[in-house]
Amino acid sequence: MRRFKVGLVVKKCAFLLGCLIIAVTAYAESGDQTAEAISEESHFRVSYKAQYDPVPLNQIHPWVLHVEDMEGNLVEKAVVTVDGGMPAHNHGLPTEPVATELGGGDYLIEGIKFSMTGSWEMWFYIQTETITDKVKFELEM
Ligand SMILES: [Cu+2]
Repeated sequence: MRRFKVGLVVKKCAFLLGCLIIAVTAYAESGDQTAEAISEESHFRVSYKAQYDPVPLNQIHPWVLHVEDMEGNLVEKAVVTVDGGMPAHNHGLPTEPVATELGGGDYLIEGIKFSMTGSWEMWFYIQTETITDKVKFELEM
């Protein structure tokens, strides 16, 4: 009787562990679109995480920008401004995304929207007390 119960518990645990592994794997696979780049004058290593993968068309959504210097130190209290557009179409972004510092080198970028298919550029201008640099990300919608 006791052995039966232990066996049942083991089976239940194995089942739950299996479910957990499936859930974690699914979460990782459905994760956010990310990319990393070095700023134009090589001051910063910058990455972004968009809320969705792939980045959606015609839907306002946020990104989280992560900024480190080339030694891996978090860049905090920077002023981040956003620009971008479609060079081939000679137009800018359809919205005016705004950055808010989250801490830990992270900056929330709200109001990003890509309003048509094609090649887009996103520019982030990063200004600290001593350094101003910019970084470009290219996206194909
Ligand atoms: Cu366009």
